[in-house]
Amino acid sequence: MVHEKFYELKEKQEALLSRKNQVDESFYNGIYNRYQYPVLTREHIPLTWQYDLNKETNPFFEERLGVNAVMNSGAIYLNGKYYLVARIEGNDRKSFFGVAESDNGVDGFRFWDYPVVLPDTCPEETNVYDMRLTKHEDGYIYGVFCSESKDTDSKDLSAAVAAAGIVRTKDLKTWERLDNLTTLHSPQQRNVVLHPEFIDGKYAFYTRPMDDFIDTGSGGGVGFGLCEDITHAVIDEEKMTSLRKYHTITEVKNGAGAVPIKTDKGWIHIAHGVRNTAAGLRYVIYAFATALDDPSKVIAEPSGLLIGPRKGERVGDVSNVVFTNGAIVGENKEVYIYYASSDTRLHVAVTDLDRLTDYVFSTPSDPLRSPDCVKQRCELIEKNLKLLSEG
Ligand code: M1P
Repeated sequence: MVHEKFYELKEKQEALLSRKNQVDESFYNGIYNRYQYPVLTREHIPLTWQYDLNKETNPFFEERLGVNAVMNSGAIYLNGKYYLVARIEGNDRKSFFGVAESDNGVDGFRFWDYPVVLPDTCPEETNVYDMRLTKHEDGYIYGVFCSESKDTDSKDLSAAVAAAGIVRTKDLKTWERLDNLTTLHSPQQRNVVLHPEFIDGKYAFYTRPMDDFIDTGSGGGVGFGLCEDITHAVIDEEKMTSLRKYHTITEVKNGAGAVPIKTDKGWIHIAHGVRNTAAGLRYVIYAFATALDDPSKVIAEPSGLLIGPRKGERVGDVSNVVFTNGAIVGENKEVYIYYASSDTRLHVAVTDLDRLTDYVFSTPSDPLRSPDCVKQRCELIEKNLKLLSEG
């Protein structure tokens, strides 16, 4: 017999799932709109994933397999629907993936009946997270994610190794696991993104060379490498694209986020940058563009952050973090940027291709020194005051 509490909770959840999301009118920057409510939270997880509904085996209707957070999500638009492959973190700290779909990209996201079941081909793999979904010109949808294992060579119990796991699918239901990416010159990898087009007839990856699990060490920023065979992907040489720079938002590390978006002027990348503070690491989202004829070559890098944690977004399991690994370009060129806040919940910021392109190519770049920043701002003020005085 089904416990009566299930029906009570289901009704509450139904109200949440069918709640309309509105633009947050209290925020304006002309670049994108924020929305009032997160698009996915732990409250969106089906009750059947968490409770034993049977009154005989669960008389107190206790949560049996709780979910702690829903966050960093890959995103894709297929057959008129918006799909997220969300990172779901159980109370046991292990992450896994679940597909949620919506008709409009800003609300009504509902998880499918079961989480994603990936082929279990890596016995050493302890945790998986942060899948990027690439609709590749070879006809497959690829999912590239972080595959984390214990570092058995270290005496430190917490030491881990991060690698890029690769799966592919045609329907988000059946997944084929390929070999993890091997980068011959980087011991660890996280935040790896597959480029949607062949480059010189090869598969192209944005990488993030790292010496260590948390510290990128000598890794200088977002890398770029080519490989012949996606089923046994090996990258020999990693060129650098968007660099870490002293006293900027990318000083400590950065990483590719959403799959690059193709525009007439270049590939637009939406990535994350990390700096250190007395309160710990601060993660923000930034954008840059690379050349159409060389997607490793940065041709525009607007100054500073595109999205920073604001209001309630600042607080969560890992506070002061916004992070993206998925964006969708809709049929009318709207751009949905899915970003998680503080490793706890998932939001959407909505813009369109013209606005985003204007932001990336018309925002001045970071002059890197306070005197030059003041000069840059004074030039803007002077132009504005002149315009205003002309009436
Ligand atoms: O906790 C913040 C983020 O930390 C990692 O990002 P990075 O590899 O750049 O440090 C990721 O584990 C990400 O999942 C997480 O949101």
